[in-house]
Amino acid sequence: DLRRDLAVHSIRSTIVDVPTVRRHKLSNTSVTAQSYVIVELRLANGATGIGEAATLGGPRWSEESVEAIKANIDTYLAPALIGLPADRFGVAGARMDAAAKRNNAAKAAIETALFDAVGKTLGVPVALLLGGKVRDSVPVLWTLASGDPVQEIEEAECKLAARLHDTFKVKIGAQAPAADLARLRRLAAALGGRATLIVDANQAWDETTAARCLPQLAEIGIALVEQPVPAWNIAAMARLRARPGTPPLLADECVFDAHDMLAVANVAAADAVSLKLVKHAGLLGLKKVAAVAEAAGIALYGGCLLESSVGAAAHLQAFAGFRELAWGCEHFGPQILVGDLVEEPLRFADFQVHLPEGPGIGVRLDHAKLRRYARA
Ligand code: MUC
Ligand code: MG
Repeated sequence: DLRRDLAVHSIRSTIVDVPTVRRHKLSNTSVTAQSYVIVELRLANGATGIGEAATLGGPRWSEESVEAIKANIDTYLAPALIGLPADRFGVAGARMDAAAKRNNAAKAAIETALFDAVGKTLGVPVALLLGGKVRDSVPVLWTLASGDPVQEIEEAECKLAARLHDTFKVKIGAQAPAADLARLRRLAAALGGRATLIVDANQAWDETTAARCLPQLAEIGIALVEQPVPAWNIAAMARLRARPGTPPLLADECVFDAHDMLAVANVAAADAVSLKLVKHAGLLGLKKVAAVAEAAGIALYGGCLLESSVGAAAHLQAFAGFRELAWGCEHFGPQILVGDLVEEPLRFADFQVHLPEGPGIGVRLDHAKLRRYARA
């Protein structure tokens, strides 16, 4: 009986670097390859589970780099779980928290692999283990981040024509606000009426700059503004949100755990929160943050860190279970890589990304691809 021995037998971590189809520019970093740590977890029954820890530009989007993630998994987190029955998700979380502070991306990759291995053993999708699905697909946006409006309009037109994406997130903050506003006016003039535009400043502005720019973003028709000010300054987010003319605000880097979410809710600093495994330390942590948001009337947005189909599939298993996912998701990651890491990549069609069928997270690692992109 395959089910009999769910004990964790071994955990292996591999750093991969997958080139992107074009340069991706954020306020504080710029990448031409995405670096992940892929976790492969084997149970005593022979079943395997996989998980992914995503990063963006080294330890710059958050404090975790792939090198640190791998070292902390191999040295501290994996040894804490060997022998534990893989279906004790809560115990695994407690053991990992005792073994290492924070390291949320590393913990999320391992927890994902536990869920995947248990789902694959039992023949059920992770969405079922998390409470059952409400939907089979999620609206998915595309991110424009080359910084060149001519290229960005062309890229958006291709996505619209292919019926892949009709909502676009524009990364701002790498240049002066006036230049970003001019760029956004060009994008809105070209795409207005046919596409929804949102922006992500990745903490680039101070409160004064944000107060000046936010009403202009509303006037351009920007539907949602992500993390305009530094993560620590939720008081500024709350003051900005209370000003007339401010568009809806999306909390990203200011919400890692449920305590952060509660603090944002207590001062009414956001209209929506971006949910990401790398921030919330796993699927259970993500659901916990979502529950606090829901209790405060803060809407859910399915966030990403440009994951491959491994990480994206894991997120979809959680997103599939939310009653309301008002802002859809942004798991375009698999489409910005020159190659994916799984046997059958996620399906994008009709402006949605589709929940993969099959047990566990619904995708299987392609070992040849893993070797191709593995760091020597
Ligand atoms: C972020 O801050 O939201 C997600 C999409 C993208 O382009 O950057 C990431 C991280
Ligand atoms: Mg963001």
